Amino acid sequence: MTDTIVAADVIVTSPGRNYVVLKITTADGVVGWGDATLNGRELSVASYLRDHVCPMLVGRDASRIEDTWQLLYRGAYWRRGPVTMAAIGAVDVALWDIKGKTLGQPVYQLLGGAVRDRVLTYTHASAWDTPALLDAVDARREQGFRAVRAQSGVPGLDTVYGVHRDVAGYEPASRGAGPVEETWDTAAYLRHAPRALQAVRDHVGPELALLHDAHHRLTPQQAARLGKELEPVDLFWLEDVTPAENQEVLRLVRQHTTTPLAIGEVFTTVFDCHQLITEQLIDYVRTAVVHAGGISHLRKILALAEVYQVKGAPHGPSDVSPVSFGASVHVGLATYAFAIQEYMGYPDLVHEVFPHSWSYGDGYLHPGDAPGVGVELDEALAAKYPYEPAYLPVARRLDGTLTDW
Ligand code: EZ4
Ligand code: CO
Repeated sequence: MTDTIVAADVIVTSPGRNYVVLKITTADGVVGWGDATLNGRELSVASYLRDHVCPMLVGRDASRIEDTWQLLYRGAYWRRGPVTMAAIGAVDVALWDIKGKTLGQPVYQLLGGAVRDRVLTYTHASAWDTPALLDAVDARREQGFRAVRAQSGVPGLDTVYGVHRDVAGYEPASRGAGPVEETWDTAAYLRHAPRALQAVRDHVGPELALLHDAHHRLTPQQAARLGKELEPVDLFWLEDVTPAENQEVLRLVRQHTTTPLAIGEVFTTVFDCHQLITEQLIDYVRTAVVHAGGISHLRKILALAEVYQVKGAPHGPSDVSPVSFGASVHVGLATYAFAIQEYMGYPDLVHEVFPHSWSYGDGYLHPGDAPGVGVELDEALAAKYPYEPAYLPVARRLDGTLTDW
């Protein structure tokens, strides 16, 4: 089974937000789609692909997925990093898509078949004050969600990342030149978050899985304290308590709390999380198909995780396109060490631009049985929405120092 790649093209489209799409075409006319979206840095991945990777792909055998991965990873000499790994991830997913279409099988069958009937998912409920947060959680329960990430505002602050005072919905990146600056005060957050989350738990009762994202803002000591204080809330997980470049600090957090920990949406390879996994410093690894080198590399991370009873829980915000979201659901259906998939939903227009076989229902996802990944791009519709500059916000402490957010 060989099929020569005859074209590799990059499409940047912005149906409400920017997505970078890779289209690989074979001599047999099979088209594979990949996602290379890197929020706020989209054009750098588009250039990495267009200027350096696409010319290398033309003439190669599309069936050699692993060899192509090794070529792009080892062949570049320079290692890791989100731009490189998102580009490799896009190629990898597009080649899995082609292989599935060529064999007439959905990708999850090529990964060994389903290990579960459906993939548990969680979504977001965000609101500024606690009564509005309770309403937002209720609205998510009415949509069938069995797991909800709750984020609220902080009294005394004007802004909190991803939580809007009056706008419904969640879109942290803002259009225009340069990032919006927000203000952050960890002390105020630590006073408020346990109360807000306890109010949610009291409101929903014991069964609903509750999650919370601290978004890399805390010191190890603060993280340990928050984890301990949140134990009565019985969180499914507390996410990104510290900036995890320094993996050792999680030991301190672990020593003090049984609150489950999730980390890894910014990690791009197994080398970024092997210590967290092998020392069991986390419970869930959040590496995403798109940012961690595609289906092939995510599966390797999850194979290591399985040995240490750590589970995959891939990042799935609105900035992950429906292409790699679908790929992630295939991995979820076919991978034992997989717990839950984040799903924020997409506006109607995004569903139109990316027709897909994956579906949501009753708190679960399924990748569908279309051959390949099962997500296409409506190129004519996509062309109507050209790239628009957009940036994630940044945050400063009360004294003006830039801080993690
Ligand atoms: O900050 O998608 O768990 N989800 C998150 C997201 C990420 C954005 C970054 O692009 O933390 O809000
Ligand atoms: Co997160």
